Amino acid sequence: MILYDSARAPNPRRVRWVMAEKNITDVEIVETDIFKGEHRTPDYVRRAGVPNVPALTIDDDTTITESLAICHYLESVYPEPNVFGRDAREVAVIEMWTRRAEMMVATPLMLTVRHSHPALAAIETKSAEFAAVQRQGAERALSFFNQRLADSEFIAGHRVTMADIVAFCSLDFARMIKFRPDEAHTDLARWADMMRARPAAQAGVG
Ligand SMILES: N[C@@H](CCC(=O)N[C@@H](CS)C(=O)NCC(=O)O)C(=O)O
Repeated sequence: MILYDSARAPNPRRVRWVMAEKNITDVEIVETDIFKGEHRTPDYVRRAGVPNVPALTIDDDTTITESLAICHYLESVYPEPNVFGRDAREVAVIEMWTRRAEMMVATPLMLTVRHSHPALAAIETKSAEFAAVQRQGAERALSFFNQRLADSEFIAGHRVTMADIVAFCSLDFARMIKFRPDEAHTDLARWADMMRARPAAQAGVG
């Protein structure tokens, strides 16, 4: 298998994180520098179908994009440790929280960074007004997640799941613009410290 990765980007990091949690080592990593437009070359777009990373080419030469689809594929091949759920209830609860993490936290935070950080001018036509609206949405969502984490060790329950990985990778990415969650969100901070301390947090970083 080949993973088309990009070291500083948050969506490929989800895949590297899942690979690390599962101790998957048989994937060749091809660094694809999105700041140099390497994801827009005709060869890359022909292979991936879209000018995005991550992309995973598997042994029959199928290429999968969408970080969650890639992680799901990896879970099917390497079921443990499980991050998508083991029974009907878990699968549904984890999917619910993963979708909330994606739509309420990851998307607005990624858009805030894209529309704020000077380096992202290479891939985004920036709007400060749009960034401000996205940032407000992310802050509201983080308050909601802080409440959730007051009652739950991890976002979807008692162990790390895809929901935590999606939320944390975007929160950590937003450090690029010095975004810090509200200091009053102590349960969110406890959870973020726990995520940062996991060995998988280091996968392909630095
Ligand atoms: N929904 C996709 C999003 C992929 C995506 O937007 N990747 C970013 C990097 S995090 C990218 O390739 N950006 C390049 C660009 O916007 O030109 C996923 O989850 O994989």
